[in-house]
Amino acid sequence: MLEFTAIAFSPWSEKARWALDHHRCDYRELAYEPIIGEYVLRWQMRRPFGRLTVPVLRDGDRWFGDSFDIARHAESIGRGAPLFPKDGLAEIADWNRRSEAALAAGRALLMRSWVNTRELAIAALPDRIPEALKPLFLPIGQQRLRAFMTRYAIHEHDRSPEETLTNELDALEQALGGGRYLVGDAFSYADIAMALTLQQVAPVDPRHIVRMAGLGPAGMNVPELESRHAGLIAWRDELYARHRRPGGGMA
Ligand SMILES: N[C@@H](CCC(=O)N[C@@H](CS)C(=O)NCC(=O)O)C(=O)O
Repeated sequence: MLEFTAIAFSPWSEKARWALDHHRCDYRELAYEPIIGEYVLRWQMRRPFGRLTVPVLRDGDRWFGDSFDIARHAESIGRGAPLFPKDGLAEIADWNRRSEAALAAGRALLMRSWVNTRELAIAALPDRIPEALKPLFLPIGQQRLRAFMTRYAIHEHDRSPEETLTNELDALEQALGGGRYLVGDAFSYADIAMALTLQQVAPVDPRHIVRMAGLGPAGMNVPELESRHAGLIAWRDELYARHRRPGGGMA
């Protein structure tokens, strides 16, 4: 059976999971454990060096380390309507690049706000510090949080993350022009990739994607962008309602 290593609340993981479910692939999802999980994967993949990101799919002795490649593999082995129609391939790859840029920008924006989230900084402190004393160590917690974020590569942007995200969302709004789908007149991976960029603006119903532990809904929400892109959020919600049943599968 396919093995899908993923982070439950991560939009990158959901891009791949949606494609796997759409194509009714039979897979087992393994929760990625930070640090330890990376060592295990590197060992199994025989890949000691280089950047390793999650999600990862294993199909026998073949490994796929990017959500786009996982989705394409799902299409090659699964059933159901194509997500990558031949004549739309270049356009879909282009939307996926936009999705990557928007997701990285959204992550940078959220992480910036997380450093200032007291509960997260306190949660980042070593367990041996007694609860009652933890508030005194807040700056250390914040420092640890910052180090964690650097690890999760807040990439250099040639623009500010706000600008990148707004730009990509404006492009999405324009391309949709009030319509339902991005490429041709059918549901494709372009819709999945771009719908997930809204997860970091306003998260979808938690029946579809669980929320990150320790963060309320406000932790994944950029209020200014949410009100600016209310139409896109409605589009995303309709896409979920139409093409994704809770727990997977396609309506
Ligand atoms: N292009 C990759 C990006 C996935 C990604 O950025 N995953 C994050 C977790 S949400 C990660 O594994 N980061 C580890 C790192 O950057 O070292 C994909 O679409 O699968």
